[in-house]
Amino acid sequence: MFVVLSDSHGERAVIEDIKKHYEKTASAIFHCGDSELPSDDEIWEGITVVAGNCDYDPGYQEFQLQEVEGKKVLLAHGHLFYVGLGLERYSYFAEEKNADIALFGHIHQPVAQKINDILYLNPGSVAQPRGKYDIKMYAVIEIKGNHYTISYRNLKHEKIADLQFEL
Ligand SMILES: [Mn+2]
Repeated sequence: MFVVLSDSHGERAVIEDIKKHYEKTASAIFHCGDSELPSDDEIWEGITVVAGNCDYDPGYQEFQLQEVEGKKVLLAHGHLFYVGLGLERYSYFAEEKNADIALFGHIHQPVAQKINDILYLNPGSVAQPRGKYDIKMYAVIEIKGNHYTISYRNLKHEKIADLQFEL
C-alpha cells in the first residue's frame, strides 16, 4: 500500500498529518508537486516529491522513478506534459521509462485509469480541489499483482464513496 497526494499549495500541516497517519504502514508516500515548500524542508524525509509549476526551488527534480512493491513508479507534476489536455504526452514518457504506474498532479482533479497496462493516477488536491468533486483529497493504492485497488480519501482519511476503483 502506498499513498499519493498533490497540490498542497502552502498547506504544510495537511502533508504532516497524512505522513503521520501512514508512515508506519505505507511502503511509500508520493507528493506530485506544487507544495510551495522549500526542497530542504524536513517534511520531505520519507516522502518522494517533484517540482510543480508553482515550485521555484531548484532543489526539486522534474520527475522521479522509484520502485515500490515490485512496480516501477513514475512521478511528475504533469505541466510539462500538458496533462490538462489529456494523457497522450505523459503516456509517451511513461512508456519510454517503462513505468508500471505514472503519477501526476497539476489538474487538481482525481484521475485513475489504465492505458496500455500502465496505471495513470492523479490524487486530486489536498488544498484546492477543482471540477466535479469539491473535496480536498488524496489517494491510497494497494497493489495485488497486476491489479490495483485505488481509494480516494478525504482529509479525515475517510473513503470518498464515488471514488473507489478496482483497475
Ligand atoms: Mn497546482
